Parts: sequence; C-alpha cells; structure tokens
Amino acid sequence: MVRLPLVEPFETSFGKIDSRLIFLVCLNAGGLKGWGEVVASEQPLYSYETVGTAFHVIKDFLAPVVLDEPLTDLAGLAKRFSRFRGHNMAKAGLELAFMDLLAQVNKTSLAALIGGERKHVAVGVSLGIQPTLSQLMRRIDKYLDLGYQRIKLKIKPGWDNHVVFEVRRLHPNILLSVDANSAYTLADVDHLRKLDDFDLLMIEQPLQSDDIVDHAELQKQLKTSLCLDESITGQRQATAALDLESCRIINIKIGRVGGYSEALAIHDLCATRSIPVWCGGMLESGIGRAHNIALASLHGFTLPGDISASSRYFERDLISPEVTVASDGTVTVPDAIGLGFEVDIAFIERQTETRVYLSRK
Ligand code: OSB
Ligand code: MG
Repeated sequence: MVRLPLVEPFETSFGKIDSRLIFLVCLNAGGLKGWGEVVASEQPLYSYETVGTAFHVIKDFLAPVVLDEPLTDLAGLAKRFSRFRGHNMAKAGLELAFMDLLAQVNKTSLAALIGGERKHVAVGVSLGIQPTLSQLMRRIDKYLDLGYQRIKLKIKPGWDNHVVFEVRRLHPNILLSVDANSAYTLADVDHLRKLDDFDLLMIEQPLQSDDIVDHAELQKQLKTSLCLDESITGQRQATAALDLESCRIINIKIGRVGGYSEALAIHDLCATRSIPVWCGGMLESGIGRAHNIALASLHGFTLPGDISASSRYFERDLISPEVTVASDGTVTVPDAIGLGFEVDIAFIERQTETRVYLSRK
C-alpha cells in the first residue's frame, strides 16, 4: 500500500480526495516480477470494494488459488477466480500482475500479448468539480493547450447544466462529455434532457450504479448518447445493457470488470455490435495506467480514454519514464517487454505504508 498525494484534489459527486492509497500487487515467479494494481478506493463510494476488502479477499481467497498450483494462461486464472462472487477489483489486481508476468515469459509487450494494434492511443482528461467556474475554465484551457482530445466534466446536482452551458459557449467545437457518477434519478429526466442542447459526446452514468432498466428509459428520452461505467461489471451486464439499449457507449475499466479476460470479452462484444468503447481510469499510478494503455491499444477503443499524463495526477509516479501525452493528444503504446515502463522499486519502498508477503503453503 503506497500513499501518493494528488497534485490537486479530485472532486466528484461522491466527494473530494487529495491522495490515493495505491494498492500494488507484485507476483514473483521464475525470477520475474509481474506488477498489478488494485484500483479500489479507501471508501466504498464508487464501488462497494475498498482497499481493505480487497486486501482481505486477496489474502484469504484469491492468492491461495493463484499460488497453490502452476498456472499457464489467463483463462486458467479467470476460471479459478470465477467461483468467488464479486470483488472484481481484487481479482483484477492479481490478473494484471499475472499478465505482466506472462508478457515477460513470452518476451512480448502487454499490448501485443492481448492483440492490441494501435501504436498510439487517443486520450482525454476527466476534470473534477471545481470551487468556481473560472477555475474550471482555467483547467480546461490548460488541458486543451496540452493537446488532450476530449474534456470530461464531473457533474452533480447544482454543478451541471449551467456549467456545461458556459463551457460550450467558450468552446463550441471541442469533444465534451459529462460524468455524473450516479448522482441523478429518473425523476430528473426533464433536467437531464436540457443537456441535449450542448452536443455532448456522451453522458456517463447518470443513474444508479446497479441499474440498466432506468437508463434504458432515460436513453429513450434523450438525443445524447448515454455511456455506462459503474453499471457494467462484466460481460453479462454489458450484453444486457446493449440488449435493453440502456447506453450507446461503454467505458471499460479492467478493475471494475474483474480483469483482462472480462475486459477483452466486453471489447469483443461491443466490436461485434458496433458499440464504441473507451478506457476509463481510476486515478491509477503508472502501473495501473500502463495496463490501461495496453488495453486501449485494441482496435475497438475508438474514443479517447481517461488516460492522462503522470503529471496530471502525481508529483512523481511509480514508473519511469512517466506517462506523457504528446501535443496531438495521444499516448505512445510501449513495445518493450511487459509493462513497457520500469517500476521504480526504490521510490515504492520509500512510500510504502503496509506490505504483506504471501507464499505457497
Ligand atoms: O467515474 O470515471 C470515473 C476516477 C475515480 C473513480 C471514478 C472515475 C474517475 C475518473 C478519473 O473519472 C479518471 C482518471 O483520470 O483516472
Ligand atoms: Mg465514470
């Protein structure tokens, strides 16, 4: 568990945080180290998982089934985890580390291992709720100047339509989206319908985190595409949401869906149905973000991801080189073996709050 202060507080409809407790998983095998990250937060707000529940579930249930018998592929790992209900972020943390190991064993990059084709991925920035409109406008100018291809505004009741109105007035042509993190209900449909005036790329997760029925009703009443984040916890939920027409876009987060195997399955499903997907973020350290970059290299990721430069989150990241965004708003997909970034173990050691070693019985 590594504490990293954020360069600026991040506020959503859940509340404000000013640091991240980064939960790293390092899997050692055959003299190699595979790195993963559990993206859970300290409080159960975005999801019911927390760093504490993930720690418990990994230590007592998941790590034993990983360590007990040899493992050779991703499907084998996913199968061992499938009998445990939920706790997707805990499962994903181990899957990420396993895939980094597998890439190293196969002497290939993570992106190549999963069949990613893109050499560069398009990125956007997710801007938290700001104390004032003028502070928000300054942030937007800054990230547009840096080349980011899409601006996503966090919204909540009281910080929504008037904010989007002003942003659109000053930036008539940018790719713009909003993310409510479940802050509304169907009773707000008339209010949300006003967002149709602003030519948004999407409205992300306006309603309940576990809902796909009300979202289908809302989508019928809106011109703007809905995108689901929290509601899509696996391939089954993605299939149901598309069948019900609850959204027209899906945000894929490896942690939320329980790892690469589900993320790849949702990607393939959406590609078959011509549904655009993009890679979401959880304010990860560079280790989690390296995995996101690999995922976003798949052909179906046609919209800019929430994959920002290291400097947008932290004074100093856990990898080198840090993630950078080019002036055309893209991040280069590394082609080096494994993560494609060096893990800064000395810095991790210095920032570590807690550490536990688990080994075969
Ligand atoms: O809803 O997409 C979200 C961060 C933490 C939890 C949920 C979300 C987010 C973000 C930030 O929007 C994305 C990022 O830059 O990592
Ligand atoms: Mg979201």
